[in-house]
Amino acid sequence: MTLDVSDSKAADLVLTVKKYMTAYSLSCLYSFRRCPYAMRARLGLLFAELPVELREITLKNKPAKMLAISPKGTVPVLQLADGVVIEESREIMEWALEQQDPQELLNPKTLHQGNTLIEQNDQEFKHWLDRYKYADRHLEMTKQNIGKKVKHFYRF
Ligand SMILES: N[C@@H](CCC(=O)N[C@@H](CS)C(=O)NCC(=O)O)C(=O)O
Repeated sequence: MTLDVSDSKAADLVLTVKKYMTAYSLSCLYSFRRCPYAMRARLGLLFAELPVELREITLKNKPAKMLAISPKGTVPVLQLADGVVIEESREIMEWALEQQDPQELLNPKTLHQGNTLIEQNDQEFKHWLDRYKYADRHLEMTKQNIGKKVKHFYRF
């Protein structure tokens, strides 16, 4: 049987099938196991209980498909089933929890705590961590003293 797509019922059917195919295809996450930003994205997806197709990459040999959708070349990158690309870890996490939030992490109290922690991590902690990692470029402080600044953020 051939479908005449000019027929409006057939066209509607094609649209409905496309909608279901999009809804049930998996988003694709380009990730790197040891990257803290990719971990953040994976945790967001995990807490949202959203399955994704995980594409583990190596930073030294980034896949052309990833660079084609996100030329800035950092992980994580999430490509949704409808083609939309989210290329910042925090936005991936927020998108995931906006889809589903079974543990209600977006409640105002948890959201405030989470945002505070993320700000502290991305600003102050990263500042001192980078200096600790590359202490030979920051001779104005001893590595030991930089280490104390880093340890100040340990809570667990
Ligand atoms: N602001 C970005 C930062 C992501 C980022 O810097 N990821 C690192 C890995 S941890 C990366 O992909 N770097 C590129 C490279 O090393 O070539 C985010 O939050 O997603």
